[in-house]
Amino acid sequence: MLYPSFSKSRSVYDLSGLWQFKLGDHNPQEILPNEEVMVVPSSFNDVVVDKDKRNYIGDFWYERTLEIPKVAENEELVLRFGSVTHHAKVYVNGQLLGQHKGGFTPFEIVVPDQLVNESSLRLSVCANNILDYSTLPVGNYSEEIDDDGQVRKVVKENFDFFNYAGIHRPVKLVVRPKNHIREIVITSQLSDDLSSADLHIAVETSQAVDSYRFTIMDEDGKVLAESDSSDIHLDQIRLWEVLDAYLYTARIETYKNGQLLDVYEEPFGLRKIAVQNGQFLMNNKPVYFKGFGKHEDTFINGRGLNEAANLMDLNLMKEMGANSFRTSHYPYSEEMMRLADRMGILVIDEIPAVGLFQNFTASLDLDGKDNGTWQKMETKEAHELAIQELVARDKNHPSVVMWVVANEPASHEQGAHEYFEPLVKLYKDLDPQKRPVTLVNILMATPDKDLAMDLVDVICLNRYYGWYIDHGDLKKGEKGLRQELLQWQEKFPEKPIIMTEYGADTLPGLHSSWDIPYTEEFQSAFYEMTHGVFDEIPNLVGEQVWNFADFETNLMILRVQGNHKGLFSRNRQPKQVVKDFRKRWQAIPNYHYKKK
Ligand code: GCB
Repeated sequence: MLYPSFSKSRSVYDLSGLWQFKLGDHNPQEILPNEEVMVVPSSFNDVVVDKDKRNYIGDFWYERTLEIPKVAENEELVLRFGSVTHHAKVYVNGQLLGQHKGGFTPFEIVVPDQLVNESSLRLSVCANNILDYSTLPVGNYSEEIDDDGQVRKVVKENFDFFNYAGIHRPVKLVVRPKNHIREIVITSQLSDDLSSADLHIAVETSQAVDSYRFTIMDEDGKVLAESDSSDIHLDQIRLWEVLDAYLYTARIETYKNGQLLDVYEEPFGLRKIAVQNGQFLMNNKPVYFKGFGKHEDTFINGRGLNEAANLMDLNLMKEMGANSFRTSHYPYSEEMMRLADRMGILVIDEIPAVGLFQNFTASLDLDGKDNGTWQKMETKEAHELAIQELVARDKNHPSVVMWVVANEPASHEQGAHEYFEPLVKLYKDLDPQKRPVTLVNILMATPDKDLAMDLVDVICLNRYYGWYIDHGDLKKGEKGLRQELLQWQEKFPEKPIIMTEYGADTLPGLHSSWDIPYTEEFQSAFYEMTHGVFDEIPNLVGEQVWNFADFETNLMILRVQGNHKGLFSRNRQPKQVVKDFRKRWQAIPNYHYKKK
């Protein structure tokens, strides 16, 4: 799906700001009362202040009226949502125009011509934050009867982050030609010496066109090539490299009867990815991933788009020598993906496939028994949709170097292989760049028990030796970690390994002479131990700390106002260990760290 950029043929209006708001039922035929307002984009939860409202589960409504801009006869008016979490129904003047399942991907709705002729529109959105065994993420849904006899809907998260909800990303009003460019897929074949590229730009239009015009520009806007053909050769190219991004722009014009119909500009980068011999190659060089699992999570905004926080996070990462992050545990905003493209940050791109683990809250019993997960989950349809929508949205981003099929599913339980095989294949079939696919493996699914890692290209592991296993005992933790990494390496010698999570909750300002868990000293000792082991394992080609910053979670005995495994506090102040990381990561080159 195209990002809502404007051009000569397209106007884009931003509908951010205050909307009317209501938790609970509403009849969209009627005007939503003026009693409460909400900011779009944001999560409603931390803005409403009232405790019951913060935890509200069910339908909730947003409404605003808008003047309709000029729309010519050959144009259409489109409502374009960056994301509504987790489900949305969109009404205009009380009429249901469309709906969307899934809280982290964009969707658009064309406003019918007869409504466009009205002078103003009343736009209502019914959002819903229920999660159950058929949704991604997976939630435990139940209904309870309150003392006053009212049914109360409850979702217990099957995952470790707060179930923020709302219109999380921008809403735009787009005026575009009826005969418009619907899709652009840019693929490139680089020469062996990586000095030139053969581009192919596939364009899908909503109606037939006579011809196309393709223009390729460099970063200064200089025209490098112009052509009527979708196959274009570029000489003396500049590659998109880790932390040294270079973005070209493809301008696509469509014509009918000699008249310009639509114009759209898509940025793209030129780089080559391959996985071979236990290495992750970028432009034929082995990469070492240094970085984080993150969350979209900030004070007040919750999971709502916060572009200043995004930029600060990536600046902090770069300053430490980090070069990558994973969009744990859902697709991040399109704005973040564009920023990563711009800054040369590698992104491991994840769908909201988290919580695919029956009895997750009891999962701290680490024996890895079969809980019957794959008989109970009803997520297949949502899973396919999430993959389709993510690839459709992110396929052209040079920053995206790998897809994640799921985070910590019960891949050691019977049925996991059968469940994931078609989903991995779906990614491969859909992705025009054929990027590697991974599954982020949970600690019970050790090499002797796991049933799914043979399906994927890269072994991504979340491991907590010294924290959830052998808590506080770093000597034992070290032994266990080393042994397991060697087992993975031996089982899949051709597959690179990336540690996608490792970390220890730490309260800044808490100290101890004895490296006691939760202190800053323990956090430093924990990372020193793990890094020592990582450096011994040739196939381990990346380390992504859990987590970049502390973040909000649901209520659990193990959580003290959220998860504190961040290297930064929730308000982005560094913990002591950041200094150690800066030293380590600034010394580790982006390429050729592991000599084999
Ligand atoms: C994990 C999960 C992540 C949690 C983390 C933790 O394995 O993938 O969502 O937040 O552990 O801190 O327990």
